[in-house]
Amino acid sequence: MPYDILTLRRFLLQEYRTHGVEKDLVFLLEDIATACREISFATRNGAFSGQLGATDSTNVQGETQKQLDVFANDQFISHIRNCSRVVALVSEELDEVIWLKRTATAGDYIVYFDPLDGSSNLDVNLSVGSIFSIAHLPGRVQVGDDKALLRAGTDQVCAGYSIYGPATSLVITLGNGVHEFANHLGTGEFRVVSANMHVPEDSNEFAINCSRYADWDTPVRTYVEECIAGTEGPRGKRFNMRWTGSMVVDIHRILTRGGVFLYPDDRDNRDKGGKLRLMYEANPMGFLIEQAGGLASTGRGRILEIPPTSVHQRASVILGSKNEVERIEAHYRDFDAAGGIEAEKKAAEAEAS
Ligand code: AHM
Ligand code: MG
Repeated sequence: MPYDILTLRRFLLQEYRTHGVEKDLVFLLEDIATACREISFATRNGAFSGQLGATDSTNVQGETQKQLDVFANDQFISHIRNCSRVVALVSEELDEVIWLKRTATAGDYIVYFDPLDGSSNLDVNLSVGSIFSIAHLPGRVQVGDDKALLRAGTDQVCAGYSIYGPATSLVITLGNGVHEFANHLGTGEFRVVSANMHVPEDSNEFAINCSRYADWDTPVRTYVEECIAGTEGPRGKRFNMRWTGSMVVDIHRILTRGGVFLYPDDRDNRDKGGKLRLMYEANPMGFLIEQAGGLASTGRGRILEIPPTSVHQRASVILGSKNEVERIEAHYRDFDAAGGIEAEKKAAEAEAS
């Protein structure tokens, strides 16, 4: 029986004392943790409460909403609005931004969240999660001016996710490392189980939806082909592949034992800018991965430095072990130096004629 129990509350108070984390941010994180506990309970009881299955509505992404997507979104909003310094909320499930205050002041919090990521996994009883990101409003702005919410990933003051798996965990960064808190059944407390998580620099595990192979750009194909060539290929070792369909789960695995996660833009999704959303998927996960010693790239640059142009915009996402991400970036550089997509198109046209 361990005697040293570090609860989320005690951890946050330590952060307040040692790193000057604001008290309101401590309260806000406790409210988010409560929302996550509610969502965890609801996902476990979905079959009994009649909450499994779809609604007849679609979200801004054009995806059918599950009942639990809607429930999770409501939980985030109800709990977060307890914090009087939160000025605005951006949710994957809502077309419009929710402005909570009458006057928007510098230093107010903006919270971006995906209330239930990977929700297509719910009906088959696979793990899902919630993702969130918090930034400061930089100055006094007019309430309703959504442009003021377009903060780059480098402006995040906190990011995290909750994973609803065999155990429910909360993983957060406040810019001083990444820490995992497991939810203790009985007391309901979140307690530290992994302090200062670290993504190993090297790995032999990759995560990508291989059914999109035909749409990938050459750099991604080259990387995956090198991996699956095994001991006979240029990497000289066997690789393992994992893809859960829940970004939270794939990123949690990478934070735990390393690896690389790819959802790049490709021929099929390029018009939309990729698949995953910048403000509440790519940025928070990028912040966490960087804080744990990994890299977060689009293939051509740092995710956290993407200048946002819309609250629901998408991004190309490559996250994980440093040496693997750098290798993929090198493939992109070689590809671009040879003329990139345009050069490939021309070569294909010339061959066909
Ligand atoms: P969601 O936010 O609508 O749940 O979509 C995001 C999910 C990620 O969790 C996951 O990595 C990806 O979409 C799965 O995509 P695919 O269906 O192409 O495998
Ligand atoms: Mg989602």
